Amino acid sequence: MTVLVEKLAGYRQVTLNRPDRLNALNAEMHAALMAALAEAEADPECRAILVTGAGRGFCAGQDLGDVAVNDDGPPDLKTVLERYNALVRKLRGLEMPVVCAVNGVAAGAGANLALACDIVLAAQSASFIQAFSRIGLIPDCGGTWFLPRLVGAARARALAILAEPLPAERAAEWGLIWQAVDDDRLMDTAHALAARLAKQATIGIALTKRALDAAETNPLDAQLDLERDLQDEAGHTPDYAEGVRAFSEGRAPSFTGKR
Ligand code: LHQ
Repeated sequence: MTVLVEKLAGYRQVTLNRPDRLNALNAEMHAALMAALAEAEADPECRAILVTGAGRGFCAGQDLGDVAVNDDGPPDLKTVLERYNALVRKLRGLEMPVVCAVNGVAAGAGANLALACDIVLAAQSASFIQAFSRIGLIPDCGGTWFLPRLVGAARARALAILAEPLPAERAAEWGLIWQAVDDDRLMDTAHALAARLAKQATIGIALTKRALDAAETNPLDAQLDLERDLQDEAGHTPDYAEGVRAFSEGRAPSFTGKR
């Protein structure tokens, strides 16, 4: 099994599972990951996803054994890229929050797969490498979009061109990720976060994600209109009513995540 799925209380853990290849992505793993995300999305009890990697790495990006140049000439990278594009679109289109626990090196598309998630934690010993330039490629899997937005133009350029490892602590300082965590605390921290998200107001989170994504291209005027509309939608959820009721009664809210 190239991807392992564990159903937990309110969320699912999805583990990339080719540890001997540092969880490099091949066609089989792409399909398994897409299926795992689609199944989580279709499960009404699933309100968050936790993505991580098995073994000492998170993901070394594309399995280079699958795209080797051979006697038939260069491989068809467009077909491979379509798989990455579908994966990033799937991840970013998920309504539920996605936590990524980067347990070790995240290189190439593996780094950008992590950046496509909503909240990224990384073990102190982990690092992020935009490895593409080392083999004559450009950052894909959304890298050229995520990097400048997360760390600014100057750092994005140097990361992409130099392909030097960015340690987890600095990645957090730069705003590339949410938090660097002690190695032995990573999975406990990630599980606590996913479990907490699974009890939050899921529809409100989905609408928040939609608003933040739209803000990447909207002028303020359009964004204000969008906030008005999405807030109206959030305000019609049972979770909003419960949130206000719980506040006025001085108790913790009990959110269902349902419309
Ligand atoms: C791997 C890989 C790997 C296969 C480690 N593939 N075996 C590209 C092409 C086309 C279209 C689509 O888009 C893309 C997107 C991309 O992702 S391009 C970037 C691809 N990734 C890389 O270039 C990273 C390659 N890996 C590395 O540079 C190193 O392995 C890193 C820095 C990640 C980790 O280094 P180490 O900790 O020293 O581990 P290692 O190199 O010894 O790797 C362990 C094993 O994993 C090793 O196999 P072996 O049989 O010798 O134990 C590697 O060959 C294998 N492996 N990455 N991407």
